Amino acid sequence: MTFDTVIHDGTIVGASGMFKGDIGINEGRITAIAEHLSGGTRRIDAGNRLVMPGGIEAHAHIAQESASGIMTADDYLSGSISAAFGGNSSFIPFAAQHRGQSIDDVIATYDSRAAPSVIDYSFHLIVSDPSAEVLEDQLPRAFARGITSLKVFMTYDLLNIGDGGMLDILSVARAHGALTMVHAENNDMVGWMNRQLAARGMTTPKYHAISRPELAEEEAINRAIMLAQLADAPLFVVHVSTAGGAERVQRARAQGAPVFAETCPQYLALTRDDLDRPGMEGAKFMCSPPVRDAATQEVLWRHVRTGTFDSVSSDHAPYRYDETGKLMNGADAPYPKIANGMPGIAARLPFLFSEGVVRGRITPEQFVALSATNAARIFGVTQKGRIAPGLDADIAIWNPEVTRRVTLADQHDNMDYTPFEGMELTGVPEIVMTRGQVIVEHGQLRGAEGQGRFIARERVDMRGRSGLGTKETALMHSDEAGATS
Ligand code: DUC
Ligand code: ZN
Ligand code: ZN
Repeated sequence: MTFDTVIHDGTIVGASGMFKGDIGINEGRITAIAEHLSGGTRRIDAGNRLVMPGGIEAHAHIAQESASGIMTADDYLSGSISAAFGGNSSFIPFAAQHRGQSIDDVIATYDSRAAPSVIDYSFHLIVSDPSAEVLEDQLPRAFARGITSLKVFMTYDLLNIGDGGMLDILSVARAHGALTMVHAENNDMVGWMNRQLAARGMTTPKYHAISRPELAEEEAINRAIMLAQLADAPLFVVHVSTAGGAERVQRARAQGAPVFAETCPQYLALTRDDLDRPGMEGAKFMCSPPVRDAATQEVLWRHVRTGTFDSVSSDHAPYRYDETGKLMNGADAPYPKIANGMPGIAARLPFLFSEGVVRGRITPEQFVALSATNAARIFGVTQKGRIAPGLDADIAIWNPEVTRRVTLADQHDNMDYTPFEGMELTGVPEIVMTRGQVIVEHGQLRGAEGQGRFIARERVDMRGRSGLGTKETALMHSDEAGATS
């Protein structure tokens, strides 16, 4: 057998085990895995390295306007390059509908924004306006095109679709095998806290964390799970930041509900003390839900380790610390007028490897599951996320022993800060491949603008998670079956 590329002598890591071996690649796909493969137009020596599936970044905001109109600092070129330097070979950013927009127009806009991507990509929709046309025509068209997931918000006045809107979305998603993701925070609790703090003149960045209480997340996650149960639909809870929220997810899963969830490095690495840095520096650490405290970090790590979370995603939401981003409303803007979000697409996997695997909190196999395999399964990326014959050769070769300090330059994004600056992390993705092409090699970019392709995704994989449903929804679904037969 001949090969375009052979990756030789590495330790190949999968979600369920690891072994020493060689990987043969032809025309962008893995065509052989064996103890030893000879030949290869190019041979890559992976001795003393871990050979893992390229990361799939399932939560990132790229070339996206916030509801109040602030554009992220990263477009698909800089965002995909940053992702690649962080060990990712594909990503699924959001295509956001603002009220009044048609989903077809939103997708057309993001199709052209994504064209320069260096890595393969798909989109999750954000739906803020679930009108009848959106529910009946536009979403089913998007699902048929392979955009099989969407995010809804339970907070922010310009995005919150209310419980009724959520039920409508969950029900349409269920009917088409799509997956609903949810940003779960109780909007009225947050609004009330904002008014309390404003009345007391408490508006510096540190009050952002106070304004969005842990209870607001726990309540909303609980409600979202129950709404999904009534609609008998699967649910993915994004950026879980609290012990209470994680416990609600854990309990639902233990009951057999098709509930998936993620947390993010910022909730494992940062605390609300970071929002209290001098001057406006705290604005750099503002995201929603907010970062919490050290005790919560330990609880979240336990949920990472014990399987409550399917993935650890970056929630890369890059707003620069200048007048184009965080300081758009002035150098002393009150916290409700400061953009929410922080960058982290390049730091996600080095952080998870170092603080997770190197510190002994998770195994290398869990790292692979949390960084790629689970996202591929849940979001229908059938060609990626595992090292197996026939799949895309999306591979990251990690040196598990090199230690670096996080610097802004190493993020390769379009930001002017990284919230992880100065952290000492062990483990570096030295070579990253997308469909057999090396895109990052020892700190150098080898990939080309526009090399990434759109990934049409399959429907949500419900195997082993049949759902709970209720007698009321069972009745409705039996009606549906009757009506169509
Ligand atoms: N939600 C996100 O997922 N990212 C940034 C801000 C937000 O509210
Ligand atoms: Zn969110
Ligand atoms: Zn996000």
